[in-house]
Amino acid sequence: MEQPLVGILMGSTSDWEVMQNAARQLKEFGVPHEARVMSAHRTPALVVDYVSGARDRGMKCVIAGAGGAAHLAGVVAAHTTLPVLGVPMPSRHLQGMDSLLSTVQMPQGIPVATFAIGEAGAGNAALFAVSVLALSDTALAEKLKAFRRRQAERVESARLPGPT
Ligand code: RP5
Repeated sequence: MEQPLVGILMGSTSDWEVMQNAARQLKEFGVPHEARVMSAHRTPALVVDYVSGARDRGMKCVIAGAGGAAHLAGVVAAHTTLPVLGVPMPSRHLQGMDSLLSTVQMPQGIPVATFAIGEAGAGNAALFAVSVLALSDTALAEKLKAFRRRQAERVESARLPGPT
């Protein structure tokens, strides 16, 4: 098993449906990663234990997704100087606005780069992690360029059906 460069953390197994988009995207780029469930509220000691050793284990950044009173990304950021990418989960009662605000509104000094609520956020957090890694990996930078090119080509070649 290759040493994971990115840790994908989530507060509950119920977050996996969304967070797997991050894992899928990293896999597509061949970035070694690992996905783990741990909660800022339910397993705080596990979070501290995992994150405080992350840099020494060779990790380059951590993606953290949580919902509701979503403290996971903030707590992760409190225990590491690695870049922390927060993904707000959609939630039942407030449609993810609670997750978004509790992830994005960090006090100055402990940053969390916060992404969109849900699947797009998880996918973009992974793409952002790829850009961070690509700063010192030219092969990965080329893959990222090719990904953007393919994406643009799909839009350019799109044809709309006639009006109904
Ligand atoms: C948060 O509470 C998790 O990140 C999840 O989004 C939310 C609900 O968790 P479950 O009750 O489904 O385990 O900690």
